[in-house]
Amino acid sequence: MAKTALITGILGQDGPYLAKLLLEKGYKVYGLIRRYSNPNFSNLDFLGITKKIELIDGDMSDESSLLHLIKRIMPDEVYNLAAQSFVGSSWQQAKLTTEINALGVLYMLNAIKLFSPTTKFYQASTSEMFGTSHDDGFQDENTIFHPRSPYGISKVYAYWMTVNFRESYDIFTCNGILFNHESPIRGIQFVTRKITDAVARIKMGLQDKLSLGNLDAKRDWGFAGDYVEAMHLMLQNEKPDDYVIGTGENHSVKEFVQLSFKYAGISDWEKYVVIDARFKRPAEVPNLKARATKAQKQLGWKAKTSFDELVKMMVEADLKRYQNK
Ligand code: NAP
Ligand code: G4F
Repeated sequence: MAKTALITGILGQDGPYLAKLLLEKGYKVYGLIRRYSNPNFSNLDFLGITKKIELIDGDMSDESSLLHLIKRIMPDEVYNLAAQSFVGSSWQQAKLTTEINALGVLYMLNAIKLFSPTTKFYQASTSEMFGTSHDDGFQDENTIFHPRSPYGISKVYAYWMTVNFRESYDIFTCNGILFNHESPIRGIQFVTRKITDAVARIKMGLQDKLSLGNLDAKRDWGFAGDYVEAMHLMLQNEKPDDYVIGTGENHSVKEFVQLSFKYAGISDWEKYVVIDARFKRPAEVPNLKARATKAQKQLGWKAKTSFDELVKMMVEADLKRYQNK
């Protein structure tokens, strides 16, 4: 019998990469989508898997939809990737962010407890939970949380609820504390894709300025395709646990900009970049860098794609999109 997996957030960035990996491993994959008049399947299309996923209607903020679907499909594994995942919007939409990212996880865990307690559960936790906290410049599983946004706070709630269902009810639940990961199908609002898309448009003569906020923020950026492998490995492990996933290297937004222009063959990047206070945040997370040694030792996971390879991949994909248009 093929294993079954439910992926929430199937239309986002990570959902399609994870679905592709699971399909290659022979899984039957269900994808949760919320109702839209015009759903956007472009990320699934990009990976050529749209027709291979069984899509199910539901919403993380609607408990009854989750109860019904878990009761009906009783999947072997649930990967909870759905979220209001844009940090910048979470100050304006704090309640919505909390309902989806925090309460939604409680609803899903309750549904598993009631109707399918052998289902293994993966929670998309995040390095944003660390905020300004670090140990010698790194963050790992022992670093205390100091979230700096309503998004980070909602994810801390979800993290502890995931731990609590493991400790209280013996359900196989794991937190993957993932550092920033990007790809050619990254949402356009996130800084990396905003940069590579703008650079491609500038190269094609379609745009002449790139407006950004804080160029000094540093992130540990990896490739989403590598990170979904860690999600799967966590649920195949003998015991459930929580893992930090990242490359161990960080770079500033400015470095990302410089390299993107370089890969597009534009030398004078400063001519195009303007600082716009609208893109600065009420409270910034200045510096994230993972110490992912636990994942390396216990899961055998390590990031494969370098920072340079990631930037090049994203710039080339955006240039190709505009050239094809
Ligand atoms: P993403 O591209 O923003 O995708 C999130 C998905 O969640 C979207 O498909 C969205 O659906 C769906 N969603 C939002 N609200 C929903 C609701 N109420 N009910 C059902 N689905 C809903 O995010 P991502 O980059 O793939 O990240 C996946 C997960 O990992 C998120 O939980 C994120 O917070 C977390 N994470 C991401 C990173 C990263 O660097 N990418 C790092 C750490 C953790 P629509 O398409 O309908 O909008
Ligand atoms: O790309 P970002 O919006 O990602 P952020 O805030 O780090 O969050 C992402 O990674 C988290 C994991 O650490 C995830 F949990 C979360 O869901 C999301 O995927 O911003 C990165 C940095 C920030 O410091 C921001 O202030 O870039 C800075 N930045 C500078 N100018 C900008 C801009 N960010 C955006 N989005 N747009 C700008 O113009």
